[in-house]
Amino acid sequence: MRVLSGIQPTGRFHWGNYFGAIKQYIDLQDNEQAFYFIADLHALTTIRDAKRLRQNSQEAAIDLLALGLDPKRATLFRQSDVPEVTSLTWILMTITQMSLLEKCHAYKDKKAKGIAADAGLFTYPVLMAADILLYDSDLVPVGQDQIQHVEVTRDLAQRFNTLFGETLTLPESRVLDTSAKVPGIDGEKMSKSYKNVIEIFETPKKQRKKVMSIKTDSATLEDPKDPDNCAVFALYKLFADETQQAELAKRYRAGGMGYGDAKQSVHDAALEYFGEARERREQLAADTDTLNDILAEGARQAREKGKEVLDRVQAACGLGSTY
Ligand code: AQP
Repeated sequence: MRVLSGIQPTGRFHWGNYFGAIKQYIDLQDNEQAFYFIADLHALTTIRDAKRLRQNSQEAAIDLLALGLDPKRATLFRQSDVPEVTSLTWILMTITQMSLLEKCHAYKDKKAKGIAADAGLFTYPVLMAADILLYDSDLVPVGQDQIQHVEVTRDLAQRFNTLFGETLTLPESRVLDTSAKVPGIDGEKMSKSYKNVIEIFETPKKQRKKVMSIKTDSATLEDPKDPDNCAVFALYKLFADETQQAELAKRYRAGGMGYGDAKQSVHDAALEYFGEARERREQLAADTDTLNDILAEGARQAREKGKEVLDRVQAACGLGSTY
């Protein structure tokens, strides 16, 4: 079985990225083959600054390794190091109906907010389909917001197979019920573009400030509180074991505990949870040669597989002359 997922280097990773996606990457890296990539081609739809994009991609790779991705067990690569993916994107584009893309939320959301969409954003799900299909991926660990794009991938693979014969592998998405949609400090989905994120490697001081600003209802200190309708508790659950969760839930329901206390518990739990990763990150950041070697080897492995699948696709639809 092959697991594959990608993550955009559009900024530093946040708790939503970690619990929705990165934690799954690490849990699944012992599978037969796990491919994870830094989605720099996708990020190009929002970052138009060469230095920043390159720097972000490097930081993203360091973060993933610090969080536990092991290059001996998983293949880590930069999306743009496998140019085969853009060839497959074009081939898929020729069988993609506009109406399919018009329904996709990444485009719809931006359009609704009045943000001018370019062709890159509009066709983003086709590049994502190529990302997945190029490696015969079976399983795609993602957060809830990406389920739709994996469905589009299945649709396109099916359409290609119907038109040209069985060629592409249909993937399944893998979403964790417990962290499919991690809330941000305003209670909405934690998302870079909503500016409501808590970054994994934020300084403790900044992290505390953000945690303390998480939106809560106006219950007073004495009032009993509802843990199941509270972003603070939802975040605490991500870091705590069941006993700790039950204890805090009891204090919520009993009253006499202010939200400030609960927020402090989230802050402390997060610092402890990511403590080792913070230390590893410092070491990794100081050794860029090793990082470059890891990414070069990852690209080599990914290209080998990608080329094999692209050859198969081209043969199926009549491109190239050597088949
Ligand atoms: N709040 C979230 N809860 C659960 N999973 C999440 N993911 C993102 N936010 C949450 C998952 O993280 C992976 C990487 O996603 P991405 O590279 O597409 O990053 P993103 O979705 O662009 O992250 P943002 O912060 O939401 O960025 P913008 O605002 O630019 O869209 C994916 O698997 C995603 O599901």
